[in-house]
Amino acid sequence: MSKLEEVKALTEKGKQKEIAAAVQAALDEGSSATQVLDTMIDAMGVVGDKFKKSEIFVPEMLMAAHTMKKGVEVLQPLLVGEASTSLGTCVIGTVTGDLHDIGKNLVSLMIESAGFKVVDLGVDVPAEKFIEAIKSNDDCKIAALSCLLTTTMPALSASVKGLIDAGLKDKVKIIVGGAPITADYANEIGADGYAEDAASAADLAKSIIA
Ligand code: B1M
Repeated sequence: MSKLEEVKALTEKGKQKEIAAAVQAALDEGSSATQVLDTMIDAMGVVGDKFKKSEIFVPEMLMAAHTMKKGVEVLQPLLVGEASTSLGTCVIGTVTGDLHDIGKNLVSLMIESAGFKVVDLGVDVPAEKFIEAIKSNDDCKIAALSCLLTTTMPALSASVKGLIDAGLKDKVKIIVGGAPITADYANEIGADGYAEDAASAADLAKSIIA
């Protein structure tokens, strides 16, 4: 088994203690940080499919998530590079009712490495908290909202509406993303932009304020 295959297997099985060494071994073997990251993202896809088929349950899904987080910690310095904070602030969070944060954390990492200061509000974030954070950061340019559940898409829509109703549309660009979100949906709910993955979210954040 190659080191990358080992990373995939350990992530799927939720082997938190072994993942850091395996990630390092894959890097030492010549894999790039992005390749290792994509491997772990694939593994989470497998985990999600197994959950859908009731082959595994929430605890196993959680163990896989913890394992991925530990793996990402090893990759973080390689993914971020030299961060500067000259482009302004980005407030980011996962919307109300939604506890998924791995994708949001990756988006946060990439936006930070693109040159923004990131204020991460965490998960289950109500619109009011986004509004408060945007208002208290004078140089806030981007509000980035993550949503992973079809059941929390209405919360995403309500949050975007909340920001618009609070008169913040002139101050910040609202970008959204997450597995169930599409560009059409983002447009429909009044967001300024949609990105499919973390790297595209960073590109979008830079281009949308230019
Ligand atoms: Co949950 N979960 N989960 N889960 N979980 C999914 C999302 C699911 C697809 C699994 C499945 O059934 N196949 C399903 C949603 C189905 C649906 O909505 N149609 C699901 C479900 C049902 C649930 C619960 C309801 C299960 C239950 O309790 N019965 C429950 C809900 C809890 C809640 O939030 N209220 C639940 C709970 C959990 C755990 C807590 C156990 C755990 C999360 C732990 C954590 O995040 N700290 C978990 C996990 C791990 C998953 C899966 C397996 C993996 C998610 C993940 O981290 N993927 C997931 C299945 C899957 O994704 N295939 C699943 C890796 C990550 C890198 O990808 O988050 O998609 P992702 O992020 C991507 C892009 O989406 C994008 O960039 C990232 C990568 O580049 N992106 C953005 C994300 N945010 C963005 C923002 C942007 C732009 C791009 O701009 C601002």
